[in-house]
Amino acid sequence: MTSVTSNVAPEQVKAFQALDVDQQLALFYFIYEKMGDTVTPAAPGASKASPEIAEGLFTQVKELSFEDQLQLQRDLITGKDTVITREYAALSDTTKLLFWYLLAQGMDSNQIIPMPPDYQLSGEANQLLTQVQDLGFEKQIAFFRDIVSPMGFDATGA
Ligand code: 45D
Repeated sequence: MTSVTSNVAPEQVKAFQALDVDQQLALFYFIYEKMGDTVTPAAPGASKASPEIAEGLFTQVKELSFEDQLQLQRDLITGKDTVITREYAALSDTTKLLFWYLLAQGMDSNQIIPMPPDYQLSGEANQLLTQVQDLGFEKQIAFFRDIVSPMGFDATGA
């Protein structure tokens, strides 16, 4: 799926992508935690997501070992070519968001490798966390779409 950047928060998107892979994962999880109940899959617009497709991919990931789950999430960010990263790349942006949301929930229910309890964000990542929180809901969603859209391996070369 070709990704089109929204240009709503280009500085934040660039700053996010400049972080190392683990910091991106950690920051993404902290953002999810701070959003709390403001996001629910029943939100208006959820019709644009394909819940069965997101859940199907999530189920594949859930069945991996914790170690492989972490590797898969790193591979999504670095764009490594694997079966799952190809499947991911073929999803719509909204379905990609839903998939990440399921992963984050899976972390909370111990189906997905949890954050190490003592994990620290870098100063840069912390700053970005504050900026993203200050964006407000609509812009945050645009930011997330821009983050998750280019992840995975797009076999069409886009
Ligand atoms: O050991 O329109 C480290 C929908 C280090 C509905 C690690 C929506 C080492 C339709 C890497 C830290 C709900 C889809 C370990 C809209 C180490 C709709 C592990 C909105 C273990 C708008 C780190 C959806 C890990 C939204 C595993 C807004 C980190 C969804 C994993 C937002 C981090 C989803 C994960 C968000 C983060 C998901 C999985 C913010 C996920 C974040």
